[in-house]
Amino acid sequence: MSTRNPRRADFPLLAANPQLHYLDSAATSQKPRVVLDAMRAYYERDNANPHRGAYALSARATDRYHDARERVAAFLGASDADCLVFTRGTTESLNLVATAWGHANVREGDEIVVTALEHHANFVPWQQLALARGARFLVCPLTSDHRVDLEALRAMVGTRTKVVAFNHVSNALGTLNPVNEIAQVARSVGALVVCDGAQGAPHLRVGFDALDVDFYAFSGHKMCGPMGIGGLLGRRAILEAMPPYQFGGDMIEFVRDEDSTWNALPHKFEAGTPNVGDAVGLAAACDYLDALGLESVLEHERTLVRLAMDRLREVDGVCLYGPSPSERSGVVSFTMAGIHPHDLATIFDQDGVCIRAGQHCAQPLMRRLGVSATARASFYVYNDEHDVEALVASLRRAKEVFAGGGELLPDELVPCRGAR
Ligand code: C6P
Repeated sequence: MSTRNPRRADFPLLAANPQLHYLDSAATSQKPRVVLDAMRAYYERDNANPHRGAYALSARATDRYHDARERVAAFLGASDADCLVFTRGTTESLNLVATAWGHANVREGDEIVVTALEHHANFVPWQQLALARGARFLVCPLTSDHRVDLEALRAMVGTRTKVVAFNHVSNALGTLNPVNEIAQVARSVGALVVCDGAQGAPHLRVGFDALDVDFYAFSGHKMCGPMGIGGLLGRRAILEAMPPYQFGGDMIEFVRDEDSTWNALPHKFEAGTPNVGDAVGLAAACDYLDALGLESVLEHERTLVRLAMDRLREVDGVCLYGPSPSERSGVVSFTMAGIHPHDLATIFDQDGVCIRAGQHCAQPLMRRLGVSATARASFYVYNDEHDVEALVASLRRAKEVFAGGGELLPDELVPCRGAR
């Protein structure tokens, strides 16, 4: 086997733990030294509350925040950086749209469509909006290979459809969704198009200006950036027409006793002291990923996914979920007959293999797959074939540990509905 991936040296946590096989980047990525250094430098040299102070240090913090926004917007292919609202992450971004746009635009009898592939963050806010407004909430089914069923979607939308919300890439299965094709269906009935890019932005060139969506939500911590920052990209006309999401400092223009008016974009949607340090870190993460080249990042993940799927298929009792490697990002979801995914994760942990096991915040999807949970390995820039081999070796060991462990539980007798 080849030597370890040299990218590991860029990530202090991995460099300090040479035996660790980190296969949970879909949950959060590790952070390269350049990101940690950029944040430290900001706090050591430029930290102050931006937009407020009349002194040079505060002006510097304001500049750093502004520059970070420009950098992140450019990375995502958005030429109008004022249409990038910094948030805590994808969850907050989607709640922002569902609350601010949704309550202003969705009425009784309207329809909201999501897909069965959604993370709860792009499911529950729309479900709750529908319940609050008396709208219908519809879930688009999947094809047998776990892609969005476009025929069913076409049949589902109509003149009452106000929103079509879907993810760029499924966190649970890695399925890459055809954003512009789904958007076309939504556009044909004049619906708002909302894309959850939590698993898209870390791996794919987003190209927001050319992407046919109204909103694109993402999280910095899954793309080599720090936790606590992400964003919402939106179309200017829609953002300007939308009421604010939260009220307080920074987002106002004038505050009278009777009412108030709002600041310009993006500040109208950023109430309170902004998260400058993390924005600076996220901008550094964009530099890091650009230097690697997102195209080669995805190619690298695909190579590992292909290898992992081939090697896992050799193990009796494994059931793989999701489409072929060329139609997915760096995620492999699987179950092992007779061993609960949580037990697998515990055994893997003893071997230094970090995976996620559970429902992946996608209970509607798990129900449709007919399983209570899956084990999920997710690959990123620092992984290599040693990680794949460690995963497979650990799975074989788990089989030995659990061999002869008694009868299978009903849940474990469910036939494999994925691909072998
Ligand atoms: N998925 C995973 O292990 P936040 O937590 O706001 O950064 O991201 C929420 C979110 C929304 N949509 C998708 C498609 C996601 O994958 C996530 C986060 C993690 O799969 C944690 S549950």
